[in-house]
Amino acid sequence: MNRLVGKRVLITGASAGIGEACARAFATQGCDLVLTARREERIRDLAVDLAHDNGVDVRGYGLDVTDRQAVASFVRALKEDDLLPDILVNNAGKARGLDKLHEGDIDDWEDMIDTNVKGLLYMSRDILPYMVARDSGHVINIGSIAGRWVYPKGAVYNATKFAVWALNEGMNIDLLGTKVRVSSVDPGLVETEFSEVRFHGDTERAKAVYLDTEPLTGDDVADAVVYVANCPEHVDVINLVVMPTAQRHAMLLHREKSSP
Ligand code: 8X3
Repeated sequence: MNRLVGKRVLITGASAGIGEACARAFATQGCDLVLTARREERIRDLAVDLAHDNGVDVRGYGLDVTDRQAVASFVRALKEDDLLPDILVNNAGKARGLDKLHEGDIDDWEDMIDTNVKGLLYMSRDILPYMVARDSGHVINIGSIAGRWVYPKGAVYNATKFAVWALNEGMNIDLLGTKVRVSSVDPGLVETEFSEVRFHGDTERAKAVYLDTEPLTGDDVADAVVYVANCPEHVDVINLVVMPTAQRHAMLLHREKSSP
């Protein structure tokens, strides 16, 4: 049963990867979309394509979720234009670097903490009061298995995703007694621009992450997000972990050629 037709979904970081896949999936379900990304031209082009292909209303905006004032004025404008979402997908996030903590680049840390933690907080803080006032709405946070298991050289990225885990739980606790739901979808290895961004554009190193194994695609994660969003209002999927069959733990990945 499709409970999503006509709902408006706001997705951050929607110009590529999991965010773009979610945009495509929700458009296919008949949802209207508000898409944001730092890459303004790309998000506007995607909005035009999705609106054309699916007959839904799609708006694309350039927005950096780490800019607190920009997020606040963006949400104010949504309110004025009657474009507040029924569903918020806090997707914007990234890993930067893979280093031992005592050798890490502090600029990488700032980037991850600002985007993965503060960006999610800014957007949630500004959108949630409207959901609470309507006593309806759904926040879906894109977490990670990196928020369940710490792995070598990942400590700061892990810490940001553990924070997402905690914020997801905290929002649920604070919203007890309302009909506003909060869920996290926590993927394992997904082949997107993620590794290229983590390795600062080193495409060879990024490709090696996915070598001889079968990672998730953005579409696999989007399927899970749509499932979570489509549950009846009395059902709140608090956390949904989605892993490739070839991966059973952050530290256990089967590669066809190199694994026993
Ligand atoms: C992405 C999952 O294990 O590559 O968040 O960090 S992992």
